[in-house]
Amino acid sequence: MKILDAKVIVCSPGRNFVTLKIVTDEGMTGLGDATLNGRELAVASYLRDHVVPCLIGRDPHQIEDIWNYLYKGAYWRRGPVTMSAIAAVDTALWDIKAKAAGLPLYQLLGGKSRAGCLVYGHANGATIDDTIAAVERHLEEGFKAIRVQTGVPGLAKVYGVGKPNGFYEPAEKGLPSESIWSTDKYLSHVPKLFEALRTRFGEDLPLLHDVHHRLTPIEAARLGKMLEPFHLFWMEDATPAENQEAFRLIRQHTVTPLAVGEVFNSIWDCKELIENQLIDYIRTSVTHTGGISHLRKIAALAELYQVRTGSHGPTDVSPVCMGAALHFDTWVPNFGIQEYMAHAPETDAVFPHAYHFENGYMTPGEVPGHGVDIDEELAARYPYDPAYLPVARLEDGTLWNW
Ligand code: CS2
Ligand code: MG
Repeated sequence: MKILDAKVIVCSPGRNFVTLKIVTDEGMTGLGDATLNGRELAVASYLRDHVVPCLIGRDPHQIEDIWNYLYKGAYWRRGPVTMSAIAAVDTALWDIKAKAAGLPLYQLLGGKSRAGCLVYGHANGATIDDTIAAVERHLEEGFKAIRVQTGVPGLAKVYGVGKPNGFYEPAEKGLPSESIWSTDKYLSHVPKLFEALRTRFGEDLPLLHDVHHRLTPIEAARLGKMLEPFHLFWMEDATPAENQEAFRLIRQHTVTPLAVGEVFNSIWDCKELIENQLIDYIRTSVTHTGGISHLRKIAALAELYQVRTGSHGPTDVSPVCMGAALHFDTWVPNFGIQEYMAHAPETDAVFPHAYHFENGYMTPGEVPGHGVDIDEELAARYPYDPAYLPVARLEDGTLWNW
């Protein structure tokens, strides 16, 4: 088999997505996701201008060799743009290999390790009462684990909190908006939320929380300690993770489990945190971390230290990533949990898929490949529509971490 062509499809059915479609001389095709929220066109160009020409004529079965050709051969290694582009190629090649074998992708990775993958949904509300109501709705929908974010009195907008009763979408149309952040206001409010949640829902419901890189190490340690009585499933991205020593400090003060890694793009970003046992869950995703081939190396390293996976699964990775992630999750021995923010109906229509949510768990489906397709005609009706993540500032105007 040979690669005949590879197309980069940029579309915006509800939000922007970058998809790579590899076409072979035997008519078999494979899809990969290369969506990098707010920087989509950089990856589209990287693929179209620099990667696609190198793929033509290659044997799509040589996934490992093509991966290394793109990683080592470029000289410029790592980084979100490069690794999302490589991820799209890798995912599309695994899709082709599995289709050629006539098997669902998880079978090629080593087969099923579990009947279904535990996922967590996002419950949020402007007030604690609204947030409790959002958790109730998630429980009615069948979720067995829930991430909870709430509005903070005195702050107009808070990360993770959407429109009333709503769906939270991080990117907004047009240039980046700005919102004001106050760590003091946040830190005095969040423990009240979790206290109310435990009072209302009891001790058994797995609850997660995303701090979205807002705290300093000592503030993160304090939050972890304050939340201990409510035993979270995890506290995510407590500090910006460039300074990995920060996690040692946080760890010394709290037994709240720590999750990190949605902005990581290689095993090198994860290595120290895993080897020093400074985290409990690694959140790297198929799309932003070099695809299935690289993600499984990260998972294998993590397994040695009892660190489990908890892949990033926001609306800004496409259903192609979600499908591939669920095959990975079905196989990976040290699976922890998978994030699941359901996509908009327009997105689901453009990307028909075999994966399925039921009673708190997801399954990838049994069709050969990763089970996600693209309706190119429908996709063409949704051209790229610039949208960006917001920017955060402190009350005095200082630019802060988003
Ligand atoms: C997030 C995302 O899902 C998460 O945990 O932190 O919503 C994140 O903000 C976006 O994926 C950024 O593109
Ligand atoms: Mg997050």
